[in-house]
Amino acid sequence: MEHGTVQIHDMYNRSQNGPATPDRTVHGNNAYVRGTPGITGTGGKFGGALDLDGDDSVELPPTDSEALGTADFTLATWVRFDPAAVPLPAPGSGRADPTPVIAWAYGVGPTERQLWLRADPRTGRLVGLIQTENATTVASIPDTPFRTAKDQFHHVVLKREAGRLTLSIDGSRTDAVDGTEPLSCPPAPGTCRPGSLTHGDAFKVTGFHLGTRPDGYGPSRFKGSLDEFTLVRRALSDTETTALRAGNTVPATDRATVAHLSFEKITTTGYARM
Ligand SMILES: [Ca+2]
Repeated sequence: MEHGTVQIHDMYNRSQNGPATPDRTVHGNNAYVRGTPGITGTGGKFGGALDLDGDDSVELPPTDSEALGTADFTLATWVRFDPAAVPLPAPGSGRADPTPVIAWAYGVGPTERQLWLRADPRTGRLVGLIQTENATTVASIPDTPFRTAKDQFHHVVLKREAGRLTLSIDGSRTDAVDGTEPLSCPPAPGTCRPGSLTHGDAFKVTGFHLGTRPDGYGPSRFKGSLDEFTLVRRALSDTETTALRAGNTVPATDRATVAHLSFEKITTTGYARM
């Protein structure tokens, strides 16, 4: 956040303690679980998974390692949900369309730096967005795999690589198709001037929220299952992404993987390292 601006994120600085689920990386980005989500002991893609029933979520407290700044990144997670089962209000009802959130970080609103990945059942797509001080960039992909195999987990990967935003389901990829700000993303579709998702004072923003917008907005609530949420501070290669999908193999040769939530257990209280 620039100096002199109103720090509306202050309310998020300190996460409330509560039940938690561990991060497998050296960074210790253990996450709180909110609501009453369930762990399916063997029902996940790899081991257990986290079941969110529409009023549950996961909160990673903000840390320096999660603050992606201008860095390339890879956000990957297994997702199981049925977009066709999301109730859509009748056109003209005045009610907002549900857009269930898979992950949302940093800020909310038209001017805040933010990153999110959510479903848009009305249009039948998954949509990823990054908003920096320079640009808003969107990548979207049809949610068809979730409609044709709704009882299965699908691997969703949002990646920023050299000014390019891509979104994939089960390895099938689309590049960013536009910027929501018409003048924001020259010179070519799918590319943006480098911009920062977080400013230096990372503690002023929210961490990652899974299953909800950070402010808990009702139409953002996700109903479904998540497994093996992974955040990497660089763009994984196609080979690495394939290894992650095929064998849950997280790159171990550097410290770039800053969160890997396997959802094997929920503890009754948070971790001391938080
Ligand atoms: Ca798991």
